[in-house]
Amino acid sequence: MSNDIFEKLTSAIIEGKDKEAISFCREAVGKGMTARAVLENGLMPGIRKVGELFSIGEYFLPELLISGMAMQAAVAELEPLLNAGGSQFHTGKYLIGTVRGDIHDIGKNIVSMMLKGNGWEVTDLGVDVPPEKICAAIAEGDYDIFGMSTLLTVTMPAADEAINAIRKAGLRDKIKIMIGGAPVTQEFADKIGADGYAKDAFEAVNVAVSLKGKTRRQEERA
Ligand code: B1M
Repeated sequence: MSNDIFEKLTSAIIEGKDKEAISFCREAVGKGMTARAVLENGLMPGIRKVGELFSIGEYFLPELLISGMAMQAAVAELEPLLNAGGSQFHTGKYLIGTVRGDIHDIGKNIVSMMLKGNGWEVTDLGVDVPPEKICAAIAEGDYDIFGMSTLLTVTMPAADEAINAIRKAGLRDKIKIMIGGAPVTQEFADKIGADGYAKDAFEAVNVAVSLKGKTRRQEERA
């Protein structure tokens, strides 16, 4: 039974049918499925398939866009579940954005929702964020962590540039830096000098908490 609804969700995303995606999300949640299960078993396989169809030339930009919109609509439907409970406590302050040159934001937005659901106060710089804007935000705000998202291999160097700009501005010791996004790996994160990497939004929450813990411990030692 649960496989049925997941398959319907996957197809709705592949076909870019936002209303169906929303209604199947409601149905799945109504049947007691968690937002995580709906995301991982219904929505993600759909959007991955869209990426594959685009890669082999069966889908073009319009299909990518329409499926992306159906994915966004479905994620918005899950938002109250993904960020439920966040207002009860304050974990820390998180700055997030997609790197310069990249306009993908669905994954970043899910990470934001999950962080909010776990008590983080999140400031979202949006997409295609230049290093200067990141540095200005870090200098002005009292953030614990800055998280970058990148979905394109060609924009991975922009993450490196952002970290270098943060260093150059003398702000590196002020903040922990995390990175994620489909082409990112732990090796890449280490190479550019990020403090943490997460493969998905659920892991991002755990990594953020562990980095915040380190910040606190360092403060206590100082
Ligand atoms: Co684009 N696109 N796209 N696209 N797109 C990809 C990424 C691609 C892999 C498709 C493909 O070819 N198979 C490919 C990149 C290839 C590469 O670089 N290796 C690609 C391309 C080429 C492009 C364009 C260049 C196409 C063109 O114009 N010819 C163009 C780029 C524009 C630009 O950015 N300058 C483009 C445009 C678009 C749309 C605008 C149409 C749309 C985005 C809509 C939007 O974001 N609002 C779109 C979409 C939808 C996709 C795919 C199909 C889906 C992306 C997505 O939302 N996934 C994608 C194929 C794919 O990813 N398989 C593709 C779902 C999302 C929940 O997953 O973002 O991975 P993801 O996030 C995950 C984790 O990665 C992680 O947690 C999230 C949730 O678990 N995570 C983090 C993400 N950020 C994190 C940050 C963290 C921690 C974890 O810490 C801070």
